[in-house]
Amino acid sequence: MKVESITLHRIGMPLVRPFETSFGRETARDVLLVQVRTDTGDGWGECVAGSTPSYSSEYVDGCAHVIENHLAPLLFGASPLSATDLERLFAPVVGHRMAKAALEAAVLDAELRASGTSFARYLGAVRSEVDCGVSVGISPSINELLTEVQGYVDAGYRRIKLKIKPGWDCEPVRQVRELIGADVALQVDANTAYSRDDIAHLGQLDAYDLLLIEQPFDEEDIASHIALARAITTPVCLDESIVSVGVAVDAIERGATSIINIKPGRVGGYLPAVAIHDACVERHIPVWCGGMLETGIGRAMNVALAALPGFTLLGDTSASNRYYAEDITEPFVLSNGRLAVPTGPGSGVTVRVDLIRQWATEQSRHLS
Ligand code: OSB
Ligand code: MG
Repeated sequence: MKVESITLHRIGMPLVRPFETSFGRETARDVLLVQVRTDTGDGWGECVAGSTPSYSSEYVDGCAHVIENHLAPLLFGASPLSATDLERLFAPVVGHRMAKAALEAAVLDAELRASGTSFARYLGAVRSEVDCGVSVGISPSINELLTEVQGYVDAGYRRIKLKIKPGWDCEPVRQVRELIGADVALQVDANTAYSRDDIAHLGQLDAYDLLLIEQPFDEEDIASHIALARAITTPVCLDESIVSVGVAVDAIERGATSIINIKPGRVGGYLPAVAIHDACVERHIPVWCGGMLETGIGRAMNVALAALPGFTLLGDTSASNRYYAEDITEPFVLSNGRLAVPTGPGSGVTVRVDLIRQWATEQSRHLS
């Protein structure tokens, strides 16, 4: 396959409700989409970076810049090319995994569409539908949080994840546990908002039968996660820290994490994501698929990934209407708490280019 051109589209998608985490509040998703044109057909990928470098060092402007100036020239220079070559091809560019992942997704989509293979089949999915959880942002009040959570439980979500930060942790967790009862799974995500001095405080969360606590400390601070894992009974799960299979294996072996949140964007793509999955399966570490408020493009691919055998915990792969009133692909609809894994070639979804034009926040950039 040969990549002939790349078009970068940037769109703004209003969220159905603001999403607040310990690092900020978003009311709309600023999305960079990558469309590749190849000699065998088109493919689409989605960049998961946010508008500001708050979740990670990557952000939309930076991703667009590194794609245009550093990654695209490597792609145009390589022929023939397969998605499996990209990790090596992009190796001269250090980091920038979300930018690399967006291109990898688009190349993979083009390649799989051309061969008539679905993402699910190619990645090794073993399920035709996946059980879904939902990530619930920090609320203006506990009452509003309880109303929102009840709505998700009524909609059929089988696992609730609460965003926490200092000042918004034990009490909301206690009240949500009381609301949903013992049968609905509950977990929390701090997005690095705590420090090692908070270990005793976080230990109070052990009272609420949580499935896991996600990323309480800094991305680089593996040592504090080890200390926490030794001090509390709630399993520690890493998100931001896990940027590669090497880091994943190291964090597991050192006892920093006993569960891993896999996000393809964070680790450089779907193929690295599968490699982390495989390493975790080998070590009996359960994994689940995280989310970055994806549009239907990224969601389709994430749902396929979540159907792999090691994804034994429910992911943040929620239905499209949890995020957007209208999506740029056909929506993913929750049925019995599950989403169907797409079966068509590539991502299996059709991109609505009319909406991409309508919601564009910048002129699209054509690279060749
Ligand atoms: O930490 O998992 C996270 C959203 C944006 C950035 C980071 C995270 C999240 C979520 C939402 O928790 C997951 C989703 O529903 O897509
Ligand atoms: Mg997280």
